[in-house]
Amino acid sequence: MIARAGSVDSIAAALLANGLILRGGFNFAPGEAPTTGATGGPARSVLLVGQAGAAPWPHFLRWRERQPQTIANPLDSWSRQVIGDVAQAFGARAVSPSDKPYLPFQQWAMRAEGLKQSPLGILMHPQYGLWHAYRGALLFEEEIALPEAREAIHLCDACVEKPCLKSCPVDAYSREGFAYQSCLAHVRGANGGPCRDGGCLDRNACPYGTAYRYPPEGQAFHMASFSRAAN
Ligand code: B12
Repeated sequence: MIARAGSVDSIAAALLANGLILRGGFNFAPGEAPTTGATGGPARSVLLVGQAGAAPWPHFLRWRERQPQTIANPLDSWSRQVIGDVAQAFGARAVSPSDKPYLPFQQWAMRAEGLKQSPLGILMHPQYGLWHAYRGALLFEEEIALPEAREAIHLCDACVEKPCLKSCPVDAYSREGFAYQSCLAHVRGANGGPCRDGGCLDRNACPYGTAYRYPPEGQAFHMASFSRAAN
């Protein structure tokens, strides 16, 4: 067990100072953890770190003003720094969703918060809708006392119209998965302005969690990095 009483609350408070939140966690079964903790021993537990809506955005922008403008993936760098500091203070190892080989963040998230995938592949949250993300995780070599996550209400089950599958000009999301080459070509192309400036049209068509929708400049930032990184 993480020995110090209130550690999880202290971790949550340290993250909140940067607009980040704990997104649940769980204990790995013996031999199950795909990676190690801070001292190289097997990880026994994981706490997921992420965001609801755009809460970290102003913190990130303030940090970015002080950085060279040439950083390749500034949001990843900021996340690694902030979550890395918290990890060090609490004896954890910080990992990022962008670390390769990719760690199964979405599977972890489903288990930690009882979430399911929306038709877009992004996880649907009962409060935040599609407007949430994972910025890192803290791996501990000890177990954590956490309540077992219960399955969350999956709003997509009750959504008959599924506007998220009807707004993309190139039908990039379908039951066959995400046609990301089509998405990329459109986003980069002459008619991709609305996606580039305001974000994914399918994601924005979702009627849930709209109070958490990222502001257009945040969505444009993510779309620009998607457009640069994917190939
Ligand atoms: C590679 C990747 C992509 C690739 C997908 C290529 C492909 N078809 O495989 C590309 C570049 C296309 C992509 C795009 C996006 N992605 Co992405 N992506 C990842 C990443 C880094 C690795 C996925 C992986 O292979 N994991 C390894 C396996 C073992 O883990 P897993 O949990 O089992 O993975 C599941 C998911 O990857 C999912 N999945 C498979 N294909 C796709 C495609 C999309 C678009 C999504 C969202 C999920 C998804 O199914 C897997 C099986 O359960 C994850 C972070 C991570 N470490 O998981 C983010 C992640 C899945 N992406 C995320 C998001 C939000 C997006 C975007 C919607 C927004 C953005 N960041 O620009 C875009 C979509 C573009 C758009 N039109 O808006 C989020 C989802 C958060 C959530 N709320 O659920 C994640 C978790 C990153 C994060 N920081 O939170 N992504």
